[in-house]
Amino acid sequence: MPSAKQLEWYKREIVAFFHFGINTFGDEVNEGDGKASPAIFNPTGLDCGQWMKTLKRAGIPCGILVAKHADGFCNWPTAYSQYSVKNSPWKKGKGDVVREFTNACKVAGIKAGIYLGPHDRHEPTYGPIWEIWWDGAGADFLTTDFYTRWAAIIHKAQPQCVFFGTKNSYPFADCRWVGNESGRSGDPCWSTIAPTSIRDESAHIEELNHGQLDGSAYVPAEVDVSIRPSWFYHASEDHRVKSVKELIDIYCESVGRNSVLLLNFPPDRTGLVPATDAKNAAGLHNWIRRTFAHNLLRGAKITSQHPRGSEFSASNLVDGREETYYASADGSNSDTIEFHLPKPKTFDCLMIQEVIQLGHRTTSWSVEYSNDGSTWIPVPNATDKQTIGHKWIIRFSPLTASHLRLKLSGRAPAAIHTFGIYKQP
Ligand code: IPT
Repeated sequence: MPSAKQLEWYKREIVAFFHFGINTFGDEVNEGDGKASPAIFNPTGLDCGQWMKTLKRAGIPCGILVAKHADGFCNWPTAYSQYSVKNSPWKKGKGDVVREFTNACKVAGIKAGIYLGPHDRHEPTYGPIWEIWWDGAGADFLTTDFYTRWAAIIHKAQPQCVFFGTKNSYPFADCRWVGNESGRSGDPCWSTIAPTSIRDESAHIEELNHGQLDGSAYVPAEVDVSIRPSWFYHASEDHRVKSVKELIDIYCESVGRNSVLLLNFPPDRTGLVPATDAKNAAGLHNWIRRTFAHNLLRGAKITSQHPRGSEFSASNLVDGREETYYASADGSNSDTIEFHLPKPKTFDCLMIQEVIQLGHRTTSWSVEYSNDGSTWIPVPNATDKQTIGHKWIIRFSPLTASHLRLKLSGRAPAAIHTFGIYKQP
């Protein structure tokens, strides 16, 4: 049986349809492609009252206005698109066809209806989007159910999109907050963590900072920090832009601690990244490029205690390639790799990278140097290290040595794709 609404609808008998919009001003256009300029929309004497008179005389009790057709042009000044009457010459952009229509309906006692076409050939889709950042700040009222609905849309529309998840968005997190906004990952800093540490953030700042080796989820840290004290631009901070040296420290304690650095640039009131900020960021890039251009271990004779075999040869550690790596033999969860250089080298930095596709395998490592190949001295800051992961960087005062050794142990045979010593410029 019909509902009350359907009964009312039946009794209208005739409904009027009004197709009016930007196509009206194109020649023979019925399905606009969304490219016509709003400048052409300019009715010289729009009078919805006259439309109503037409309906009255025709005995039609109801009218439906096309508010937005496939071209995407909005007959009302929406805040969500530039493609609307507000950017047309009609009434100097102050007009609103939808409002005029509904007002006229009211005055005339005609029932108003709206056509809204979801097909939109104008509005860009803004894709692809590579990361969605779900700030936890002030978001405690958002439940996991809420995020679940958003996540479904994003998974479908942008499957490559990485989720920065916090608090109640924890089930969707591909990367996590590091627990501070000062650019520092912990030492160690595992990619794994207990999901509840992300959910119950305030009680788990340490876990966010260090990760948890036994955590059930692989959610590495993304380190958010601003190049200035604040996230937004303030002229008063023009002299407080982080120096190249500070940026290098941040890089080494974020990227160099198995994390990704999210560096904030606050554009100023002209809409530009201020010159100092741009220059210092380029300075960081220059330091990275120059420091890591030459692995001083290239050319070393390399031996290891428990080699897995030729495909995983120790020379892969210094070939500068990500695809090749050194692996220890099955059953050997500890290993020592020695590097013997033809001539002593001076260096003040080391970098090591694990094959992250194979998970955290090494959980303890140290580096030592020697000049005679028999007396070994710990490289400063490089004893009893724990995490390797994507990248671990250690800096120290310059040393000169012709022999290096890397001691590894962990939960599985090591899989290391790069080990290098470097001299900072
Ligand atoms: C903090 C949020 O609690 C956290 O979830 C994350 O979004 C972080 O911000 C990003 O920096 S709140 C902040 C004032 C420490």
